Amino acid sequence: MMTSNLFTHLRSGFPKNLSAIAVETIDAGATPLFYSWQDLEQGSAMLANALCKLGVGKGDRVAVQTQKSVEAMMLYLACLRAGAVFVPLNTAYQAGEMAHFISDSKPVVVVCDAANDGWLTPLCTEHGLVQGKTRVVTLNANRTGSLLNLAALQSRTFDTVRSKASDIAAILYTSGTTGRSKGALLSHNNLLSNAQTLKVHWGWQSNDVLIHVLPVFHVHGLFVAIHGALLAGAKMLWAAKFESSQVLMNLPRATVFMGVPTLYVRLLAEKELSPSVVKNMRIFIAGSAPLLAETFKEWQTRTGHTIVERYGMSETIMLTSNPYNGEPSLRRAGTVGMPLPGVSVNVVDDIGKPLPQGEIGNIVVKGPNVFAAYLNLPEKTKEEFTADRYFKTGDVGSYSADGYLSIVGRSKDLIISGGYNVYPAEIEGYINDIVGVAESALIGVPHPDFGEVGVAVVVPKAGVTLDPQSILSQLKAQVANFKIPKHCDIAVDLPRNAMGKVQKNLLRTRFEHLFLKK
Ligand code: MLC
Ligand code: AMP
Repeated sequence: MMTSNLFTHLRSGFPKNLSAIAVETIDAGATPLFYSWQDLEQGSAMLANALCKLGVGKGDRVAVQTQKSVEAMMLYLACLRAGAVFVPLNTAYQAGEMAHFISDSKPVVVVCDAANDGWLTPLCTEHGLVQGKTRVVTLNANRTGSLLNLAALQSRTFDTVRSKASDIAAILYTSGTTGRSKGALLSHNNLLSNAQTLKVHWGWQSNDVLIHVLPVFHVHGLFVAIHGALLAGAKMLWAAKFESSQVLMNLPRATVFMGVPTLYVRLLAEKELSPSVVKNMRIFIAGSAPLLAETFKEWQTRTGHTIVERYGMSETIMLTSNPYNGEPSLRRAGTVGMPLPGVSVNVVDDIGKPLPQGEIGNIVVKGPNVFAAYLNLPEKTKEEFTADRYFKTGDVGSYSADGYLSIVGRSKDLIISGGYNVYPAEIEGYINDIVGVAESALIGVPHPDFGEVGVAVVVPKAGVTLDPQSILSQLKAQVANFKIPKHCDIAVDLPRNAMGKVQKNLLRTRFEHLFLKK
């Protein structure tokens, strides 16, 4: 029987000529680096051998908190090849956040930047671990580190392990209403089926050139972008960080671009953006957060291209997309298109009854791409699925008469800021622990760059005077920088309804113009 190992399938997309360039780095001010397809094949083999030397076996977890680099991508491929479970972690996470991921996922190997080794090693010893087994190794953005030193001594070949479709390939941490991140278990087949569907749906070809500027610790940059290019045998122009000027400089030789809406907003602010810069482009794809209709339209006016907006989640990878084939006019602003082939996306009422087109309800989904469970959380997993195994996305939407899905809100209390998720319950927990704080509420308000940002409303205990700046600095010491509220307001109380529930909608109205031009 054919293996379901995702790497074997991605490998089958590599071109015959393995000496062709697969990845070229495009970082501002740095000499470009070129990686052939053979480099990806051999580098991932050496890293897979190194992981085995470190004691990683099939099904073992490898937690990775490193800066974006081509080697970090090869490490992902190495995990697939070794049958290990890749656990990518945002580089912004701080010690308290990391302690949860480490103690929950129990990795056999933790890969980090040398700059963080000093605090991560004791943290792993404290929270870890697979007794006597967990090893912390380093991989730095400048292609140094103990993992690469070890890999350099290894064979350039590795027999990719055979995997079953249901074997877990990755754990993606994503949060929930409790504020504690939950690890979504994604199988080889979840990832493979979605990658194969998107390859056809978005028309990936071997002569495509993808500009890859997204981080590689979330679904968008890690799976949607990388799998698309590898499966098609298409070249990637690879930037460690998004910078408008670098993207503009490279757009003339690219055909595919993927970004969260903030990236489109920032590119539109560049006067050099014009039809001639994008003349070789085939497709612009946006997602992870709502793309404003005005951004969609301005992009059309400035470039002549119509963005393909799609919708997905960590637990499901991609669910829907606007059409790529056919007239660009079929792509509709303010919608996320139709369900991808093989994926069932329903809008239902609160008791799970499907609603007719035009009515707003909860979005529930089913398909080969949908994860099976959250790590260590059988009860939570059960709650998040309907009796007929549809996953409750927590998004609220409606279908148009001709089948386009629009997302109109979320039943989950979540702020999406520049494509990153911020869970109010988590941040409120930290604020409430600050001396002198009685209670707090974090709300999302519109922001011209990040789409939405957090604003904290904090109520002091009787007789206490709180300093907003001090609250923000105390938070900065504890949580990832993108979660820090962009404004902190000290209030006498929080508005509550008759049931005593905080009326966040009233707070949102109070602050909705804070960052918008009057
Ligand atoms: C950075 N900051 C943010 C932020 N990113 N604040 C809120 N939201 C964000 N997304 C903070 C920084 O810490 C800094 O604060 C200040 O804002 C300005 O930073 P910057 O230099 O302007 O930010 P930059 O480094 O340029 O990053 C912005 C960005 C980045 C948009 C490029 O956020 C990004 O790459 N976003 C993409 C996230 C992504 O890939 N999401 C996909 C999830 S998958 P200070 O105080 O430190 O100066 C998913 C499923 C799906 O959702 O459907 O795809
Ligand atoms: P994450 O948990 O990081 O995977 O974020 C997934 C969430 O991002 C979804 O549940 C949606 O709320 C949101 N999302 C993704 N794509 C879109 C989109 N195109 N429009 C609106 N929201 C989106």
